[in-house]
Amino acid sequence: MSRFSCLVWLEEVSSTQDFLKEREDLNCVVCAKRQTLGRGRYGRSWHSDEGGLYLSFPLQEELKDEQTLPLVVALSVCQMLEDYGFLTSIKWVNDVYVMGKKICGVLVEKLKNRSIVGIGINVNQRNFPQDLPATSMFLVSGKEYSVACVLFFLLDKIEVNLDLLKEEGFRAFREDIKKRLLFLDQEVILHTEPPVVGILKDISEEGYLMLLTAQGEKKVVSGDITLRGS
Ligand code: BT5
Repeated sequence: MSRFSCLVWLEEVSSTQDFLKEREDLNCVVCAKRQTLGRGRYGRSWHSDEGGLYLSFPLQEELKDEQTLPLVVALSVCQMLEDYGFLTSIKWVNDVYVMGKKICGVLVEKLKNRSIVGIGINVNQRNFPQDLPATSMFLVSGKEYSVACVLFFLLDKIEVNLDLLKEEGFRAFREDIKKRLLFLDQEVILHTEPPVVGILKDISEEGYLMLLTAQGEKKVVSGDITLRGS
């Protein structure tokens, strides 16, 4: 049976993540037309005006290389967008970029016995706050899309990829992700305290980032990277 056999579609919600967190027994995909308190990682906010796709779903099953879930979900978004004709990149560890701007973010939150996977995709939005380097499917192509179709095509990709992750682990995705990796072979800054500068060389078998720094190879487990000098 499909993992995604039940769908809750809301007009407005604070955050689809919270909606699921507060309903432990709800095993459904939750979507909203807009969110009033959409969020990203580290308490950052996710701009959630009408026109975008905002969804969350719970996952309770055992997966191999579970830490790579954000990357595998980001890859699923890329594959869905590519079927529509977009050229995509993955910015490690959870962002999808099109034409140099962010079009999607993935958030995986771990609760006691389940993970909640949240995805925000900019579909038909025509503008964003000035300081946000974001884009949407509409802004790139000049066309409007059915948000429901985007959702169903995306769930299809995720379904297939989760089966593969469960059976084979991250090695089944490593090359496909590396192919789309933003900043490969370029000098990046990892925004830790203190920041680390290095050349982005690879993605490891566990989905970690491999940086070549002045001190040698460094495996990065989490954090944000930007291009040096950008
Ligand atoms: C993410 O966090 O990119 C994860 C975003 C997950 C959003 C989904 S929507 C459904 C579900 N319910 C929620 O409440 N959340 C999930 P992070 O890597 O921390 O990036 C956040 C940063 O992305 C912000 O600080 C902004 O710079 C930028 N940003 C915010 N809104 C954006 C948007 N709509 N499009 C592109 N960039 C955005």
